Amino acid sequence: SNGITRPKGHKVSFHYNSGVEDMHFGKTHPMKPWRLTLTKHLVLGYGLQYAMDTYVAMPASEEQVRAFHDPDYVDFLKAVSPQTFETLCKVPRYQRFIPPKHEGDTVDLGPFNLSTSPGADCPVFDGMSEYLFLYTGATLAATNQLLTGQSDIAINWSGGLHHAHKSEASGFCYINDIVLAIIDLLHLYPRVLYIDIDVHHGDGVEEAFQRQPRVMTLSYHRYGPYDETGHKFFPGTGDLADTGLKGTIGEHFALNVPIPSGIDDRQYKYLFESITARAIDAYKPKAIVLQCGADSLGGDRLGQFNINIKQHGECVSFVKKQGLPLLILGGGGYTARNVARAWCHETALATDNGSQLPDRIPLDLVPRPQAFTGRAHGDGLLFPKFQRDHKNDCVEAELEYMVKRLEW
Ligand code: TV7
Ligand code: CA
Ligand code: ZN
Repeated sequence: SNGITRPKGHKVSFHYNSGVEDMHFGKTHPMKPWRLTLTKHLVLGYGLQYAMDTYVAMPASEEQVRAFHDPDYVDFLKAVSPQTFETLCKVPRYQRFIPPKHEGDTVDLGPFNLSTSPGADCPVFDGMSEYLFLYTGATLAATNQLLTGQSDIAINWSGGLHHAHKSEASGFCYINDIVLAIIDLLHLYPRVLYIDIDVHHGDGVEEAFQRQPRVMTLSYHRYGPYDETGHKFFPGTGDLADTGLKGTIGEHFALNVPIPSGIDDRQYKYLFESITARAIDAYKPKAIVLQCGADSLGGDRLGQFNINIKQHGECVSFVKKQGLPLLILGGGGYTARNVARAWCHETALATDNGSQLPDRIPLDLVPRPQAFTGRAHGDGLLFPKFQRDHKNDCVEAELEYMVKRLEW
């Protein structure tokens, strides 16, 4: 045996549908759904499926998505494709959703911030509708697994799309599966804590619950000027002073931790553990949703942090240790190899197999020189006592092979 065992004392489920994998946002678009193929192959390559229940997710229904999103937006998402986009844009009831054109806009935006222009954050691409309802379906299945007590931890790496608004796509996110999951959790749990370690601010989730004391949102993110041009790092919200909608009962139930570029493991650990512990202690949530965006890792194509996989995983372990029903979701992550390594490592941590991966998953990343402020952690070996064996060479070799095949 490879040493992978089921965790004692808690049950983990993994929700996924491979239908999300072969989607393309566009040639140069940073969001690569094939990072999920890599993740799946690492998870299966290590035998982590033996430590949890794995489920093939069904697509979400339109009705389920309407629990948060505008019915017109849901209809549009269900019907849209590169072939139908132009015709749909002319439908009168969608016209009121076309954003006003700003001076210097480089892409033409259609209704709901969607576009067929090559440079758009939220392009309309082939198979998009299927993709959206599949990642959402996986999150809702995972949520249901917690609600029915069949799992203590439920995982969907294809979810975690925190920027989507009620009737607008934003920042690569179209359906806010997180908001839908939390709405479902509120049927059973009086208080839900949402934690977001994606490098970007979890604005869509915060906004959805800004008037709501039954959900506390806590986002750690890069905040401040992006570069010398003075442009802000996307989405430009999430100031320390933003703590929920003033004058409503939701005030003080949003927390934001704005962070400058280059934060290292030690600094991040200090912030994450002290603030998260304090929030849990004060709020006493009955369930936690953790968005594990992997773009907070050093070397990410869009991110500007210097967190190693080891520390990213320690955030997951820290939250798991609270012993509350836990929904684990993906999110951003634009250096595909590292995304797969991190999420596989975190699947192992969730199933108490963190010390059973006999291979060397490189937990230390080469930092971006311009953002590098601290020392990388250790020598890259989490478990140096284990030798790299043949089986696991195959796993990493397969990873490299797939990267070559999928990258262009
Ligand atoms: C959760 N950054 C999502 C993070 C969403 C970030 C942005 C891009 C980008 C888009 C592209 C592209 C890109 C190299 C990077 C203000 C703009 C500037 C479009 C070019 N290359 C998550 C969203 C962010 C699209 N958007 O949190 C097509 O970078 O900064 C912006 C907005 C206007 C639109 N332009 C970028 O991780 C999943 N976009 C290449 C092709
Ligand atoms: Ca965040
Ligand atoms: Zn992100």
